[in-house]
Amino acid sequence: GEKTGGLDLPGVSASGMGLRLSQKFVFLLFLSGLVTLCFGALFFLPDSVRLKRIFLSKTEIQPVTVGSGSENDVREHLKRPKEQGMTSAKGETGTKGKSLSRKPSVSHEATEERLAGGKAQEDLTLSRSKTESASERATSSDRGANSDTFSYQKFRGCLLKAPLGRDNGKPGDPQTNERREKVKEMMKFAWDNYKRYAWGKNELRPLTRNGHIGNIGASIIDSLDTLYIMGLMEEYNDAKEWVQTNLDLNSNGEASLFEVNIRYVGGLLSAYYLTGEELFKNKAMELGEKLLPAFNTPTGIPRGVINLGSGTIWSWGWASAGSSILAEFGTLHLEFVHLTELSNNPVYTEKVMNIRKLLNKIEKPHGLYPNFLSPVSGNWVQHHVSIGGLGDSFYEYLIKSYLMSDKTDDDAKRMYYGALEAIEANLVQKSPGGLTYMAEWRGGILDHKMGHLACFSGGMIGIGADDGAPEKRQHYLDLAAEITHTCHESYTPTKLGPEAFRFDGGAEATATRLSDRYYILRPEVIESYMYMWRLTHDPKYREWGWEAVEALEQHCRVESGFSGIRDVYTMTVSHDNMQQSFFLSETLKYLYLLFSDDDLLPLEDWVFNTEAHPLPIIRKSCLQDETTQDKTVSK
Ligand code: DMJ
Repeated sequence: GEKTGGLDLPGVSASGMGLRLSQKFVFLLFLSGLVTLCFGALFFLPDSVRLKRIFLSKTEIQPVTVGSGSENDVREHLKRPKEQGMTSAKGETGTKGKSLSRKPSVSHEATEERLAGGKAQEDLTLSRSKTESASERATSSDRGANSDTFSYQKFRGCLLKAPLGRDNGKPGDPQTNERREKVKEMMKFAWDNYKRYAWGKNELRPLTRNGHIGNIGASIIDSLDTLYIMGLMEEYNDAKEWVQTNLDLNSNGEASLFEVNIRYVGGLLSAYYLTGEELFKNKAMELGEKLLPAFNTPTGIPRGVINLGSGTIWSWGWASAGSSILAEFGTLHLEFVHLTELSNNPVYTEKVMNIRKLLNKIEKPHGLYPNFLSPVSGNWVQHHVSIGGLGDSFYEYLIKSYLMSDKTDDDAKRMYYGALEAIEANLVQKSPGGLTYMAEWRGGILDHKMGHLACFSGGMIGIGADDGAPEKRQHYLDLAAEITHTCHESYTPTKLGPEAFRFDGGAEATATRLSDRYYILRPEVIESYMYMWRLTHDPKYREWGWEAVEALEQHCRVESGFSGIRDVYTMTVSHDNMQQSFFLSETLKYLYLLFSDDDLLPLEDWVFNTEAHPLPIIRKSCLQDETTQDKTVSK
């Protein structure tokens, strides 16, 4: 037929309609205008419309403007969310994701049966593709996480023991069992009140019976694994349903990279590894990807704050000269290695390895790691060293990285024992009364103060004792016990401990300032009891744990939940009206484990992230061995 200027509409020929060339041109113009109009209209459709997702790529829908690392990124941020409980996300919790309406499973047994039984599960049969070369795998977040590469069934086969033990860790001795039941009751009480008065908010305010700022359910995510291991299945299922229908990861508010990682990524990863529910894995990976822009700085040291919606990053206003905090950028390793494990995307491990490389390279005063580092120059900003706040979990993640790698990560091992040596040489002190403590170090001057946060170090030094130099092992175990003892000494007279205690001017593990006397339901002292119990089975640790339970009941339990107190030295307490989410994730979990048999989350298989979310040890040799699949049936 006649040339139509390239336009051939099926069934209609322009020439057949007897049009002149100029008419054809006008017709063409009209058509192309129509097409452009239709395409443009796509931008105005809501993100959830499928048509839009098909035609527009993710970046077109939601541009990610990444901070350049210049000083323009540094915005004022008033208060550290860590102390507020969580991020200050703006905007309402969205309802996106409501289409994910798979009904939650109803019981432990159902989950365990599903995992062990021969029933074909899509999520259990997929295995890591061995033929894919590293370069074929995604090397940046652009390709995103590939959730089809991890075999949950294989992973379960790699565990030495069943995660929940023979009988969910139920202790044989009736008194211990009663104590364990008491802790479970406390969890249920804390949870029920949260659910009733603050559902979906980050934390419960138990006196005013409302929710604390933020609508991204920190208490829910932080509670998932605790509820599951305690066998509070109805509650766990409610939590899971909330994750399915309400967890909005596109929230446009500012978020702390550290807090989002330890609570959300950690909480979701644990929930996945314990239950095998794909939902948790997918959410964790979705979130992991959203955190990546935080690393776009000249050095790759992430900034502390990120807008999860836009990917814009900046540093905390309170951190000196736009610096990043050691305990924040140093507390990503465990979760990020697991994100790579699950997604087969190396980008996460690359990011944390890069941090480690920089820390290895730079000069360390007396072998110590100061708390502030510039993400622009890669140099220390000031010489303040602490095993408590601002430093704490960096050290914890070194030894735990080594343990989680099935003791193959020699770099982490070397850095941990090197750091510990420097800490012992410069920070560890003995008080006139014979108490061992960790002082803080300011450019060579010691501040004889120990924070409640630093009390986690008893447990840390304990779990690292066995892999130290042979001649040091007993010494490390003794040091761990001494520090735990000191922290127990600080728990008086309410049998709860202050935020910080001192060893100068005649003080022996006592807060001397009014502003240091508060207790906000923190876990660190109890955390060390739990580890020391597992390592030594000295009954005093269970006794000390029980003392804490009684004190929590007496001073912190109020009509509608648990609250922190303002002064641990006054028997008529004043409540701070805040049930922190770490009380549910850490304090109550560690207490429950303390009164359980060691086969509930055995340390041979699990490490706890700094928010007490258990992550499995990665046994590469086992994952590569096909025969291990057979073992799964018996677990
Ligand atoms: C928790 O969020 C984590 O344990 C963190 O590492 C330090 N502080 C709180 C609990 O005190």
